[in-house]
Amino acid sequence: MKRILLLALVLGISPAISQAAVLDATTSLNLLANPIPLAGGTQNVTANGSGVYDFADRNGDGTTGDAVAPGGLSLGGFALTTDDSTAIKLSLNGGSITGNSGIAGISTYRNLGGSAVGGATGAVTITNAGNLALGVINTARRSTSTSSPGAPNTVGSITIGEVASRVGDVRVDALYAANYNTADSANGYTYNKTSGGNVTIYGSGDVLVKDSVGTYGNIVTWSHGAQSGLITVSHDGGFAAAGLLATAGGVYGTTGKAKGASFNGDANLDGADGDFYVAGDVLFAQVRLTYGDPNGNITITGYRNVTIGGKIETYHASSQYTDNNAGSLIVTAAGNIVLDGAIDMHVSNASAVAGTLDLAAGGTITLNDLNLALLKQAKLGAATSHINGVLSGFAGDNDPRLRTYLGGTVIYDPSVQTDPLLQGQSYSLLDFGGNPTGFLVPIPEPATLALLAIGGMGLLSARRRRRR
Ligand SMILES: [Ca+2]
Ligand SMILES: [Ca+2]
Repeated sequence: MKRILLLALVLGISPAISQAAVLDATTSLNLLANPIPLAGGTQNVTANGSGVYDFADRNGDGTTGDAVAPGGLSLGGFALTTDDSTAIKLSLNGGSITGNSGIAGISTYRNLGGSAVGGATGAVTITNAGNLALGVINTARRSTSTSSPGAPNTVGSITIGEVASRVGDVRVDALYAANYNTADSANGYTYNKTSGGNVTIYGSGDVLVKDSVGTYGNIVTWSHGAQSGLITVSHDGGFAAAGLLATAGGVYGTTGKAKGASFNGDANLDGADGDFYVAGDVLFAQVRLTYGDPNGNITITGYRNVTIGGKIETYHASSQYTDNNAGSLIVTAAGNIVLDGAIDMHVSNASAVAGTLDLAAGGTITLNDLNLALLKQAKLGAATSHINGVLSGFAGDNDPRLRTYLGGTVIYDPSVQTDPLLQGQSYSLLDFGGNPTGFLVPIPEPATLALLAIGGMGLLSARRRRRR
């Protein structure tokens, strides 16, 4: 029996999924005033007075308990769409929702072209649901207009689960709640003032932004016209994605800021169960040279190991106001932290505050390049930290911008440094309390390592000889 179940799992056959209601449609289904037709045509789900397709109230009359057996929905290759700013709200009576990878399974996306008239996109909300295994969820809005659009012009948010009713495991190809416009290039210029939508996930298992064959996808909430959307992920398990793209703009008459993000992998407070892995970039900068509010922070907590493979940007390019602060990256990990790309948290206004790299690891911290001129402070909270790349801007003993845990050691590689201060010298570092208990030291040179190894072997064989 166990073997049969294992075989079923290996083959990707899930008994639970096969029981979900099946969408009975031949094309993508525009939900504007239409019911969701289920297989057989006799169990259509009609939106209730609040616009929710409630699988416990399929006729939408406000009384729950209608017979849709069971809850949940299998989309297959079909898509649920609206394109006039109508929201899509699914309440799945505890069932799972599945759909093919490679398509926008749920979409309120609108391409408004060059029209200066406003146009919002609808939100997507999935509640009372089990697991999600879907293609793309897309609420983005695209416009080539450089005029300030009339209201409403908002981008719908994506909400999956609630604090009081979490979904199970989440696997989606990608999540797009962006405002795309002609200012998509970093220093383009536009009067388009639309902000990105928020992405919010409350789950009880893994949150994996990747398709069914394992290719990672992005979460995109950027807006180069105004503010990016806030990303909030709270669950118990691992998180993985290709990148987190949430840059912001801001033009005359509006304020741009990157709202930041919050990731919590231990929502049930019983300890970290999974790793946090972003293969590519984490972009939360305010890229405009004009107006802006302070950027938000990125907080990552409740995971075992935290790895970010690409660059990290939280800088603030606007010099207009003294509070045009950059965002900080705050990470606590039970295991190791690895940040493998360049880190830029600078500010353009001399009185604004640059971002802090605030890391705390039970294991080790490993960075690639670290330029102290591009941040307020790098707090490397581990017994041992490694800077494998170039350390720039280091001012010598007790540079207030490079800190360690009490008595911590930061190891750098002299062979890749151009700074004459970093050709093998050791320095004292301040700890988080401001006392000089930490150390910056070079990696032992290969010759020294070899000598140590030979010495070690000598000791070992001496010991062995003694035992005999
Ligand atoms: Ca009913
Ligand atoms: Ca947990």
